[in-house]
This record gives sequence, C-alpha cells and structure tokens, in this order.
Amino acid sequence: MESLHIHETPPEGAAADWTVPQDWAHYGAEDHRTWDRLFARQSAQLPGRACEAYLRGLDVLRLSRPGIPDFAELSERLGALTGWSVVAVPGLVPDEVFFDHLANRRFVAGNFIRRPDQLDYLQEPDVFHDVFGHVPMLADPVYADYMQAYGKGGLRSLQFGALHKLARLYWYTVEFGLIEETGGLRLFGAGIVSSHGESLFALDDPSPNRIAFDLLRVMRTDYRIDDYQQSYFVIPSFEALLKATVETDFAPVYAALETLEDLAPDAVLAEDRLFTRGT
Ligand code: HBI
Ligand code: FE
Repeated sequence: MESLHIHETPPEGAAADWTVPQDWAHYGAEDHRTWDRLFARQSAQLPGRACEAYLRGLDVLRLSRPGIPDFAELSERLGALTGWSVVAVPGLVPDEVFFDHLANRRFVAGNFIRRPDQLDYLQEPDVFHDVFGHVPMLADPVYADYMQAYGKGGLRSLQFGALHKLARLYWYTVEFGLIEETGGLRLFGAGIVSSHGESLFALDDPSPNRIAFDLLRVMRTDYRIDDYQQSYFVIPSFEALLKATVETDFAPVYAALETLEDLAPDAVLAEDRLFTRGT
C-alpha cells in the first residue's frame, strides 16, 4: 500500500488530470470477492439507516450485481440520470485536481480495492469507499448539483487560501453527513455508509454530538481522519444543503471565519441546535 502522501506530479501511467484506465480486467477473483463481502455486509445494515436517496441510487445503478463495477457501464447509467461519470484514479489526488473533476461532474474513484486483512479500515479511499459510498448519491439530481457546486466552490476557495475551511464542509456532509427524514435521522455521508462500524455508531451510539447543520459552524469545526466522528451534522434536506452552497457568497464567510476561532470536533456551543448531546 502506498503511503498517504499526495505526489506532486501524476504517477506513472496517469494522465495530466491524474486519471488512469480502470482496466477492469486486472481485478482478480479475490478483489471481486472482497467487493462482494463488503457489499453484502453493508447493504444488509443500511435499510432503515441510509437515506432514501442513497438506497434509490444503489438500486437504480444496479450496484448489487456481483463483483467490482465496471466504471464505463456505471458511467453510462449514471450519466443518463445526472450527467456524472466515474473516472479511475490511483489514490488521493491534489485538491485542485479533485475540485476540477467535481466541477465537471466527474467523480474520481480509486481503481484498487483493499486487501482482505484491511476489511474494516484503510487510509486511502479505495473503489469500495468511492463507488459504494459516494456514487449512489450522485444519482440524486439535487445532490448531483451540490457536488458540482462544491467542486466550483473548491476552486474558488483556493484563491482565498481557505481550502481547509471548505474541506470541513466536504468532510461533515459528503463524507460524514446525516439528514433528517420522517422516520428519523438517516445516513448520507460516504465515509459512514461504507463503514461497517460507523454506520451503526453514527445513529445509535450515545457518545457523539448530533448538531443541526449550519454552514459557518461546520466550517469552523476541525475533524479527525483516523477515528469515528465526535460530532455529526444534520441537514434538513439536500435542497437546503445545495442552497447553502450555491446561494452563499463565500467571500464574507471566509472573512467572518478569520475572526472566529476554530472549534474542536467535540465542541458544543450554546447556540447549537442539538439532536443529541454526546456523552
Ligand atoms: N482525492 N481521490 C481523491 N478522493 C477524495 O475524496 C479526495 C481527494 N483529494 C482531496 C480530497 N478528497 C479532500 O481534501 C477534499 O476535501 C478536497
Ligand atoms: Fe470519500
């Protein structure tokens, strides 16, 4: 496994935009078996936990077919729904490359899968995290718009030197977001839905805070990348999330953030609207 460093130039065999051929034929039987094991385990526990849009995406993209999906086939189905395509990359790509792909409705997905001994945690996003975790949501038109808006915002944030603030928005929504539905809180963050333990912990465990989403609050809040989250943010709808991103002029938001101190992942403020206060 290569370390979690981001190369300055595209690795051997990658294009200038860091994409590589998925080369679906290169996967071995063990790779497909790992996908099937992860898929079976997660899809058994997501009904009643994942949000409606996620479950719909899983269904309409026919991701339950055995084996690692072929990105070309997947992109045809996804493209017809929301104009998004799935392109293969060898691992984490530099932020500005990542944002440019999102801004052009291309989702970058790792072309490798974790080893059987890494079933429960790996550092870099592999094809299971990216395709099982992120792609079903891209079949939802409103979320598809949000992801493109995020990419465009990311490119703009580079001019303000505010990437790390905007990365928190990605972290607390796209990776670890919760949404309020009639049946209760539901998962939509890819990091949660693709995780065996966290897809239970994020909804059931009393220890994390569950706080109503607020753009500035999220962009002030630091996060940890190596453990379950200490706080989850809850959006009322994807329309609200899209609105908060496309209708906001981020210049004053970045200016305001300069005057507000960062918050620890487990912080709770008096003005927070809490669904649950963590233990
Ligand atoms: N690269 N391949 C890949 N996948 C990601 O999710 C990703 C990335 N580079 C940067 C990144 N995510 C985050 O820093 C975003 O917040 C920008
Ligand atoms: Fe991810």
